[in-house]
Amino acid sequence: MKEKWWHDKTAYQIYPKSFKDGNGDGIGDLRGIIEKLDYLKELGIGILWISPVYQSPFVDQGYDISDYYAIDPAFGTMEDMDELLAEAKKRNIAVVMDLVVNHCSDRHEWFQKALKDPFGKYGQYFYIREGKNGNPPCNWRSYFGGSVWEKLPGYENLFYLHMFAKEQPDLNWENPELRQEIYKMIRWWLEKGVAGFRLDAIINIKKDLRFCDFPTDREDGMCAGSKMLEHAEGVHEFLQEMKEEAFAPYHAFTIGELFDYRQDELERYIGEEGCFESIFDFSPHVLGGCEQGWYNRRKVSPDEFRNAIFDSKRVSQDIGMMANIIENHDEPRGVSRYLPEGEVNETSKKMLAGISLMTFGLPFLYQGQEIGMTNKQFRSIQEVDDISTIDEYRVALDHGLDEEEALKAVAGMSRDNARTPMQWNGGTYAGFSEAAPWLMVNDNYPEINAEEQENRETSVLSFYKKLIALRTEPEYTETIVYGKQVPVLEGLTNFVGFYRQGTGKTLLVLANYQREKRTVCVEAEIKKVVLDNCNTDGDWKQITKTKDGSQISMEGYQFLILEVA
Ligand code: TEU
Ligand code: CA
Repeated sequence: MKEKWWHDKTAYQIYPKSFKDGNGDGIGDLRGIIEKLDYLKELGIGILWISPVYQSPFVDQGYDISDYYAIDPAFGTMEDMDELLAEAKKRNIAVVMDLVVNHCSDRHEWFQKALKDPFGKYGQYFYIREGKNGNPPCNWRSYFGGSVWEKLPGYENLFYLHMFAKEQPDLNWENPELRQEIYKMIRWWLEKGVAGFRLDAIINIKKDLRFCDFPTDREDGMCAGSKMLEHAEGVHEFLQEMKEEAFAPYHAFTIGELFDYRQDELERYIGEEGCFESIFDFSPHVLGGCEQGWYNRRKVSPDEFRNAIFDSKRVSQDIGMMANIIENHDEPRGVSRYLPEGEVNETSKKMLAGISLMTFGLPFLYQGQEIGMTNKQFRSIQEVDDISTIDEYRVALDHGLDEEEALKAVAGMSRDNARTPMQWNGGTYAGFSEAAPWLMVNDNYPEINAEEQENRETSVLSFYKKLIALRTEPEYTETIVYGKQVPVLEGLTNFVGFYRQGTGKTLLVLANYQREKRTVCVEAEIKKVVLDNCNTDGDWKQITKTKDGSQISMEGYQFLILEVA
């Protein structure tokens, strides 16, 4: 694999509204991020992805952009942004912005002009189509519920397309003029000094232009809009053009958010000539999903979690480097999701951290993950802000669940789980703000907060720091960054084990993914305990040499990184 500057980094996602409030209005902002750069530096972060801070009416928390060239006043000013870039640079932290170009906001000037004159220049910036006698052109359901088609105000039979909310009209990528507008905007930000972009919902930019019906998959008579992706040909042409015209001249770092891509096309995304540098590995996150909606999701078992990661690495590690996450702003907290209920504690959280950071790929943390933040307790649907959760709640009710059941059904998946304010300390509003935050702080902030963990050697935060530091430690960096991942003891239940085989050194990673102790045997001689979440670092009593290798007795949820002789 050709070496890239970002390969040995650890990345961190900031959800700006909930990270740190700098001016006491209850909303996180750019000044808040600047304040916390030293915290991130100390954690070992080298790449920072900031979710959208552009001007927005916040129908979808900033993923509905009304001006790509402006910072929303809730977050600060362009001067704050410049200062953030400069301060990050001083600390050798690369800043990655969110690029949301599948759609914009209905308040964007382009859409406002399209509304006035659907047949004019700006009408061509969107997908405006005739319906069927006043009904939508086809039966696709948007990601946030309801038809993807919304009537154009003032017209009986004209509709515009929105894959997400109706306030997020899709941009017409078939129009070369629109594409040039987007590339111009990308170059403008790169000129400013951002290192690159995370590309939002990017696979959706290519549509199946037949706009025809697909078989219905729910009682509502519609089918998931994403179904069209199976028939949309040619997304790579757009992506390659964008790379050549916008990213390549600046050597920008690009990471794609894509679901529903075709596995055999991975090379075209992250291979040597691929259109992105990296993409997120969502393989564990899509497990348990189903067509009916969140209310019908299954809990994922440790073995399924492991198999998903292993399968994904088997396919990808010779092609490129994907980014590993356990959570983000769209997903529940990883520790609440992937650890069994009642067994979420500091030891098991560290184990999950270890698996994620030692797996081949670029480690990506989401704010609060490093202190082991958990899902929120929802007492009523009124506490929910997220557009997606509210839709799924409705779907559950329509299916016949009562209010209590429906709340319970969506609570586990709600995007608000990860969007509660960052827990900085045990003081008022968890030290996030002096004013009541826009979304309630998780009740557990007195126990789970950064300040309490910062100087405690045994904390989740300290463990993350060690894991992150290991990635650039001269002795191990080549093995951890490039070493081939080879599964071991794959037949065991509730267990994750793999080798990372570097050119000069091999590490063995073992995770006992259960409460019960167990003893395992491997065909390797152990030279050293590199990291252990059970605070028995360097304790050799656990490991005994056998005729053909080693026998290792492990505590429940123990996680070990061992150096192989
Ligand atoms: O997400 C794209 C996406 O596919 C998700 O919307 C996912 O289906 C959804 O979160 C499940 O609830 C991106 C952003 O990450 C997300 O926050 C935005 O809402 C979305 O695009 C629209 O911009
Ligand atoms: Ca603020």
